[in-house]
Amino acid sequence: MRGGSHFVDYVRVQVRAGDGGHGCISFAREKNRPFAGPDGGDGGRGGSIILQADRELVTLIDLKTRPLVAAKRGGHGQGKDCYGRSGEDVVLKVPLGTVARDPDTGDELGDLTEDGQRLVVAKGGDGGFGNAHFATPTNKAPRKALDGWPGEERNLVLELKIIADAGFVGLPNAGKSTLLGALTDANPKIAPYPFTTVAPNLGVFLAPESQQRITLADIPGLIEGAHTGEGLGDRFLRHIERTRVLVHLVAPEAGENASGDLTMANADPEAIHYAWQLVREELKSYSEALAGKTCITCLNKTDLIDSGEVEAILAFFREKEGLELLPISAAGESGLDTLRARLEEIVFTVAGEKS
Ligand SMILES: Nc1nc2c(ncn2[C@@H]2O[C@H](COP(=O)(O)OP(=O)(O)OP(=O)(O)O)[C@@H](O)[C@H]2O)c(=O)[nH]1
Ligand SMILES: [Mg+2]
Repeated sequence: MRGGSHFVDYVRVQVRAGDGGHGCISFAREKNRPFAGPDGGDGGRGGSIILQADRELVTLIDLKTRPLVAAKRGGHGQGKDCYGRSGEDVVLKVPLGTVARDPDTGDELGDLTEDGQRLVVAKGGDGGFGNAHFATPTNKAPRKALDGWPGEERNLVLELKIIADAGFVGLPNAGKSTLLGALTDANPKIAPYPFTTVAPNLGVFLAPESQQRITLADIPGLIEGAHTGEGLGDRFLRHIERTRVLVHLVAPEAGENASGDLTMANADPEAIHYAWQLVREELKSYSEALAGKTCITCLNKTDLIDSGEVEAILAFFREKEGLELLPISAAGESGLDTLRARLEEIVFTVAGEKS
């Protein structure tokens, strides 16, 4: 599953449901019974516009190219008690985490958080009654039928806030996408330069114990000043606001230096700590709630340094922050089983608030 350059997390569309078909005025004619009674059928229901959450999707791009979505009207009723056929519903697939709003009233229409969940955003009009409906003991030949009801029509704003269990944060080049690729079925773009990832990538793995799905979201890297728009800014952080846990990657490599060049692999605990703080500050400037989430901090790229250097970095964080880093190598696939188990523990043991 990839967002790629076609990632769209906001669209405006107009939706128009189908009108109901009209009821019919008709009287049965049989050979020996000239007045066999009214037999005008009801009109059919107009098609509705329905959103349906699909966990395979990560973007609203498909809707970007459809500014107006309309469903067909219902058929008119006919004689011999024939009902008009219903207009077909139009089902629009959207990614999990899509929130639908009516921009004209400001109302939130719904939040699609579960795979397969449906939301009617424009209801098709009901069909009108045919005259068969109006027969009474005193009026056996009603000449009355109703028109169908109009279908709903509205403007719609769809906004995506991805639903994932865990979100990756870190400086560009820390190895977030490499880690996503190593842990899950995803195949994100990986490269030795910053801002390789320009849109969220999702990946899924099965929890080792419970075999339940755990969804991970890899987002573009953060740099100092992301909250003021530096780099790719911090707008992608909204896609990890709903996660249960963050995975913050630090690595013996600080990303860019002041002049924009890549710095060399650097195992200096202070430099790594500085990079860590920088990302923490950006999280806090974005939202205290996000910064306050449970976080697994991983020291990645341990294959580039020796075990003494790894120990020195772990000791530094332990002393300075009271934080126990989890040493891993995303590329060398070490420490990943521990990380999977920690993720499972956090995602499935804090009951009741998984959304
Ligand atoms: N040696 C080593 N290299 C790694 C490891 N993890 C990632 N890399 C390399 O680090 C570089 C950056 O990796 P990415 O996964 O693209 O980093 P990212 O954090 O997603 O970067 P952005 O998308 O730019 O934010 C690539 O050249 C990777 O091959 C690791 O565990 N060990
Ligand atoms: Mg990346």
